[in-house]
Amino acid sequence: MAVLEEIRLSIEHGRPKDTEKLVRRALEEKVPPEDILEHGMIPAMRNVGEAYKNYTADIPRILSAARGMRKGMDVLEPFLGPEENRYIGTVILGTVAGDLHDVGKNLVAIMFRSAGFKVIDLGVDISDRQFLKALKENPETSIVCISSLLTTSMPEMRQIVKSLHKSDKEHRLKIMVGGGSVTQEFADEIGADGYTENAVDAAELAKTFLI
Ligand code: B12
Repeated sequence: MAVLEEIRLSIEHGRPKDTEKLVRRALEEKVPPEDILEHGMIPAMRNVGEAYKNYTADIPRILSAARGMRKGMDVLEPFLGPEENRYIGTVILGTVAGDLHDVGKNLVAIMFRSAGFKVIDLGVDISDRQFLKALKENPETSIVCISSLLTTSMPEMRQIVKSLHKSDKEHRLKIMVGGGSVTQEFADEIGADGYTENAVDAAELAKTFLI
């Protein structure tokens, strides 16, 4: 459908005002809201994410695509079904205590949202207690994502994973770690369920945890 293609291109090319208008037009043309999301908006973010992974898109391009996504969602949201049917899963995300880097974490949030997850972003400088509190408040959460850019904050990441394991008696939760200071070896050592080098792969891996 032409309008869905136009929506996709407006997001990929970072034209949020056009995205907003086009989503309104699609709704007027009676395109089902779920189709607008699934066949217009999500493929755009997937393409931009792939381009970032292949080094053909940079961070500003991802951020402008995300702005388009947000503008489109603002229009679309009231037309989508009840919130609980809208997401494929819930993710809690944060940067570890002592660490204020958030660019990578924010990209992870964008890619997870684009993949259909509800993302509860706790922000930066988050301790194990704060992760546990968020989990208690959002018991439907299936994945916790922890980001760290500083080698000095890695003991904190280990502590958070330990505390999450301790609280997750039924082994329901998946824990993913990442960020510049993290390696696959470290992730294995601290008992995380998943590690990826970039945000696109993170969202892909997370989807496999839901099956
Ligand atoms: C920007 C930046 C800053 C900014 C942060 C701004 C912000 N809002 O984030 C500012 C200036 C504030 C800053 C401060 C500091 N920084 Co700094 N910073 C950087 C820099 C240049 C870029 C980081 C970045 O944004 N990368 C881009 C993003 C997209 O990449 P990313 O975070 O790795 O995320 C990707 C993946 O890792 C992955 N990912 C990220 N999180 C997660 C989570 C999960 C679960 C998964 C699966 C994947 C995943 O997906 C992302 C996208 O693909 C790096 C150098 C570098 N080249 O990395 C230094 C760097 C990280 N900083 C460093 C340091 C030392 C500091 C300071 C201590 C400096 C100082 N002496 O004050 C302070 C620390 C402040 C603090 N307490 O946190 C060091 C860390 C060294 C180390 N190994 O410990 C680095 C590596 C620079 C260096 N070479 O020395 N910094």
